[in-house]
Amino acid sequence: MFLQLPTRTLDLGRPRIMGVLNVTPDSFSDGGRYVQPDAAVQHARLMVEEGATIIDVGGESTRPGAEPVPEAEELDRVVPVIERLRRELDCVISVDTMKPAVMDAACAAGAELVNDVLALQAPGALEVVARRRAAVCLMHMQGEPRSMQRDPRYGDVVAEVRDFLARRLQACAGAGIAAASLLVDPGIGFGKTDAHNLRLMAELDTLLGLGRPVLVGVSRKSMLGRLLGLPAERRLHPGLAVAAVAAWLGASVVRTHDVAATAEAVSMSWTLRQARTIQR
Ligand code: PT1
Repeated sequence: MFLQLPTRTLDLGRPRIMGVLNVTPDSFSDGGRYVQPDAAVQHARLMVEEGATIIDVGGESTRPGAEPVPEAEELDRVVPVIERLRRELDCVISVDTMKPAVMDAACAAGAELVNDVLALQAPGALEVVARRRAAVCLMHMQGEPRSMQRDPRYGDVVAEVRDFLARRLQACAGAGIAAASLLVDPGIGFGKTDAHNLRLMAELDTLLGLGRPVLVGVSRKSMLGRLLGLPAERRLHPGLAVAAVAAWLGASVVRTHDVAATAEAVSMSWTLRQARTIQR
């Protein structure tokens, strides 16, 4: 499978790593260490050397409880960093935003992929992405970051997430966005209990049935600590296990803060999976 970007294609014949580049002073795990453009670019360079194909630049945290960031502030954070990444690094640049104006400015600065936890539901978002010919990650979220973990409820979480993503794929088609430019994402931790997250992981093949590559992000999420009774600083190893399983089940992109370790875990999982496919 390939992902159509504005001026090239990304080969997803093997799983790719999306490295998280937070340019927020309040990010849940990087604690604002990369707010300076120099430090951000340096961190991105390291992630590319460690095996990241995509760098996901975010100026507004979407973790549970996070407060919205004003548009002007978000633009100030992400645009200078994207301009420098474009000039200095060889990677696909993604912008993690819910705001159409930020999507537009980010694409003008060199972003090729829009990673939107709102799946382009904001007024004007579909139009911006269509005009820019950007690729998109459509993610499922119940509620909004500030309050989404208060009382998440579903009848059948897998069916509801699948049907939501199918409707957003349709909305993109209606706006003239090429199917080949679209990724889908169950949104692990976004308005979901641990049981909901586990069901979505266990039934990832249901999302593969949508016919588009699947992105999974579990890196450092609170579910990992809760399920195993571990403190926040010990989420790396369970996160690697989930990344390996996601790749085994067919995820095409794994979003992570811990690129070197995740790239190795995913490569090993993929190598084993390939050996099985060839043998049978
Ligand atoms: C994700 C994702 C994302 N996750 C995509 N974009 C985050 N496409 C940001 C917790 O429970 O999975 N896919 N952008 C980070 N979101 C969270 C959610 C961080 C939950 C932490 C938690 O700790």
